[in-house]
Amino acid sequence: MNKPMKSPDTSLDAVLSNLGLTADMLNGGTLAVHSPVDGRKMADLTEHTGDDMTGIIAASNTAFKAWRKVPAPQRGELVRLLGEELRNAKDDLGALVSWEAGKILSEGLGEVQEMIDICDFAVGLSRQLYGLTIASERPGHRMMETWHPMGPAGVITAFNFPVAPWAWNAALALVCGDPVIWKPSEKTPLTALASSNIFDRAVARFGEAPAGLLQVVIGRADLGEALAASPDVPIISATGSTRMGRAVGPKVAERFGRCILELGGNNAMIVAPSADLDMAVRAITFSAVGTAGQRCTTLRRLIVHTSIKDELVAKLEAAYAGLPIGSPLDAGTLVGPLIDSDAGAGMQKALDAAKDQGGTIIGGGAADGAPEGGVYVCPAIAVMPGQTEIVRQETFAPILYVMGYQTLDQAIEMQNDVPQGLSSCIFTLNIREAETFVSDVGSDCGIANVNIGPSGAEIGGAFGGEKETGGGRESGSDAWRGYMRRQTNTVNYSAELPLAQGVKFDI
Ligand code: UN1
Repeated sequence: MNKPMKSPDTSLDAVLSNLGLTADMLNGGTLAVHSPVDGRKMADLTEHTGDDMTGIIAASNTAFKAWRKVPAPQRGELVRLLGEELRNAKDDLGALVSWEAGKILSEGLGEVQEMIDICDFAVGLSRQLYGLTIASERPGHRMMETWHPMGPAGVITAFNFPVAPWAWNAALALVCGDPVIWKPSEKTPLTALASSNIFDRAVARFGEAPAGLLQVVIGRADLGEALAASPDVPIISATGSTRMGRAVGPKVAERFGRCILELGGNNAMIVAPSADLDMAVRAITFSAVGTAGQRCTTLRRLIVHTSIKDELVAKLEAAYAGLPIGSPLDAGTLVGPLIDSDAGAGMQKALDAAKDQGGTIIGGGAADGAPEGGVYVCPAIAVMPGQTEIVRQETFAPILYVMGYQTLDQAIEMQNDVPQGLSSCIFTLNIREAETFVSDVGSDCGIANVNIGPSGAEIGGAFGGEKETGGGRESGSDAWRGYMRRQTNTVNYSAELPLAQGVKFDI
């Protein structure tokens, strides 16, 4: 008989200790880390300084010189072991994500699953870093493309997905031969330190990995800026706000470094008259209020055909009324806290602006009965007269703006008429509408879905978006190319020296 599964201990002390985060590591420093769940202080971490960055970057380059010589499938073996260690630590790391970022346990575990998935993907990839062979115009010549490791990758991550985007970058960078320097958000450094411990367990089993393959830097924005400015960090992959991207992007461009930017989103769903409304309501609710509206892929704009707008809003109002809001670690909770009081103030400011701009607000405000010390809000729906100024901004909170449309062309125009371009979707059972939406004249976003919401992407596809979202692509498909340098090789195996384009230059 199977023994009944014991549910894991999700208390903070238990998960910190299981993840190897000792009192020594957590105390005595200047960076206070508070939990959004109940405001408790979890740590005072020692911070790195700008001066430390020189040594850290140098150590990464030393690691690079050794790691690039290890055959890619062997580099894949380290990532396979990382995937195994993540599987072993999934319950603890998932719970720590909940404690530190405030997302519900199921989503915390989902985030760790995303890390495991990208490790599996990268292991396969380690034997598939393919280049092309190309027909040469010259006799006795062969052309090919080869892909080579680039050097250290600086990875800057945000609080809302504190660990998965690191894994998307690290798993690919490592199989591609690049060491990683990770600057996590100062709001979520504990999950980064825990992930680094998990990585160390994989390294210990792997054996001969160079020191400094992964270094985590704890501190504030100046550390990220030092990475961005250093010519010795050829790749910078940064996830966060458009404001952060505007600070990092130009610094990297100035030194001709390579940037992978995943910035703000203002994601929309078009709901057409033929849509399966019950399915749409479930998709809308998950993507608008999941992670308390703090995913870069969160649904923020609902563009609904006017013939079904009132009916859909009524259904959503009913769904929202029953949402369990509370501690993300309690079974049954669907909406956890916002990250901090600034986020709460930002939400209120946006709702006030929406009202001033002619919106009718349903919901919003502080949630009753939620734990003390956290910022728990009721998700809000704002029925707007049109796509006003506030709707065109990304507010990192559970606010869903609803607008009507008459024709699909008009809906697509509205969907595209915002500065951001991450994710988008349409609910329709009409194949012409669905195909138009994903065609050249449809959504201008990096992600465009049919009959599913804009959030919760799988790792197999390339992840990222256009316009102010920054244009970078991470995770699946051929995103690995962002972590390698491409070399074009022409090999002459003849005894002649013909020049391309028929040029004659006889001496
Ligand atoms: C983010 O919010 O920065 O598609 C990443 C999703 C997740 C990743 C979100 N797989 O919602």
